[in-house]
Amino acid sequence: MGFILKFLTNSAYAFNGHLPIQATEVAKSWDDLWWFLVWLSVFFFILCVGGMIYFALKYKGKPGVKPTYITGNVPIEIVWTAVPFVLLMAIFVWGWVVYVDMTRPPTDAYEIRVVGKQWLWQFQYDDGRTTVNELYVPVNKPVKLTMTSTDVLHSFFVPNFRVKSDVVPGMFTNVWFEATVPGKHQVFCTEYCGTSHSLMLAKVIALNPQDWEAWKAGKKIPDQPNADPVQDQQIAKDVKPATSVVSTR
Ligand SMILES: [Cu+2]
Repeated sequence: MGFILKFLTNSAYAFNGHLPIQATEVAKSWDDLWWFLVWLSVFFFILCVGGMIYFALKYKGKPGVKPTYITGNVPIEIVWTAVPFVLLMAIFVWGWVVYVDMTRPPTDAYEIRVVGKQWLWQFQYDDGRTTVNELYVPVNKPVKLTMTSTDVLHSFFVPNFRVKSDVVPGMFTNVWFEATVPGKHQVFCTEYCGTSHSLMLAKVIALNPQDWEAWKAGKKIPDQPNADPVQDQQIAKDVKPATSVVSTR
């Protein structure tokens, strides 16, 4: 029951339009595909369930009436095979195009190295600088993250960018994005990694060209606003910082 309630609340939340903001082009592409799938499902749900209820009432048993026995209908069978086939292929191709776009970084992308560890994110830049739990990037420039872990599996997820990748010890994985909205964007670890997994949070701080140059030069930059205040309030409500963190290692 709790699960159903939570599902309904979350659905209402999504239908209200309170999805995380779209802070990359790929976020827009994913959302278009997602809404297409939602409305396609709603359409077929109404068609199937509505049809079922209509025919159940129309042809319900009546005393003395014997229904005709239907043996088959070739045109109908062709239609209900061809229509789902075309729709599924369209969804596959659409998903494939967006996926390729999301996974192939442009060759001129600015590379930043990411190390995930229990329970923080460390970012290493081309000039040797390192930051913890704050990833500084320029807006409107492609950025490629080359990521690894020093202990267990983690996963790097930026909802506003709609990009996510596992971060795995002993190998390198990549995500790339081009932030279009300046400000702070929430990062989550989305692979359960021990006691403080839920507190393994970071921010992507997308800077306009002027602030980016200043930051690169080691100058102080103005504090950046949260790019998605609604999401931020939600996180503040959901994530209760632990009073003491017990290490499992
Ligand atoms: Cu983690």
